[in-house]
Amino acid sequence: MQFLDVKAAPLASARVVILPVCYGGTLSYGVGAHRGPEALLHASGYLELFDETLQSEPYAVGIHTLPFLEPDQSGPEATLAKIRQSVRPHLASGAFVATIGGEHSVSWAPVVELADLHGPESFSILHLDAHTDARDTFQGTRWSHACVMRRISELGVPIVSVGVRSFCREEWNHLKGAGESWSIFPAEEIIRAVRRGDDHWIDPVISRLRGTVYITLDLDVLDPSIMPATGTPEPGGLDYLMVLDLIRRVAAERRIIACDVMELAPIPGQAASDVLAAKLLYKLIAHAES
Ligand SMILES: [Mn+2]
Repeated sequence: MQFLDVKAAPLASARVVILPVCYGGTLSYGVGAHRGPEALLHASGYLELFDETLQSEPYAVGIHTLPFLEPDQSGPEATLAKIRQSVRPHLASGAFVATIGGEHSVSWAPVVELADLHGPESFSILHLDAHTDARDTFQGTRWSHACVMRRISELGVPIVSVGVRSFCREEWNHLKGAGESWSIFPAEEIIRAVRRGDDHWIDPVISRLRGTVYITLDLDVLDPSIMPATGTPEPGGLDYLMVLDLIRRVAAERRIIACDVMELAPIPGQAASDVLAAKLLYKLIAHAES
């Protein structure tokens, strides 16, 4: 399977490399994130190739979809090692790598590779998520989806979390003292700002980001009314245009080097979430590469 219904670019000449990771091993509540990549790729076949706001065909930069990466049965650490090995050469060659999941713990692999390549303080993470994923351990493992941003933060990469609306006390206490290394922009503040016509909510988000940015998009940042197909839905989420506005501004004012779209847990017979996930990935690629 591949992203979009178009002739795929050969790997050697592709600007964009998509890695689908069929992994849902540590998920606590929702099931089915391992089927997310297949659903996203399938839905992408129905997208228009033309982008009316950019007035271009963004796929023309050259998009290559790698084969599905299956988890290593011996556990999360072996699976993450396998993903690192898979993304390393493409990140090293400067391709825009988009990893699709799968559960959020997968994000650690491309980020640690970028940190090795360029240095952890050379870029920021823009983290869109209902949750902070800042637990030290969860259900006996440090490699749970609920710990992924804590692990990334330990690499020394600064994090800017947007759309958050659910914490445990451990996360709250940890983040209170994080300062500049981990900024939080709660969903409620963003939504109230947009409702009163204040479109300056993006300014402080941008100002916290370094010149180079990795975007990790947990689809549960979106409101469950438009994105029910996630493992851990939370009420009070962002809408499509809020996320799109943010992506556009970041692409215009920073350099986006890679991204991921995580936590699609498809609901059989309900295509809207899959299409939304595919469309957001196409918009991310389009704006990052425009
Ligand atoms: Mn989440």
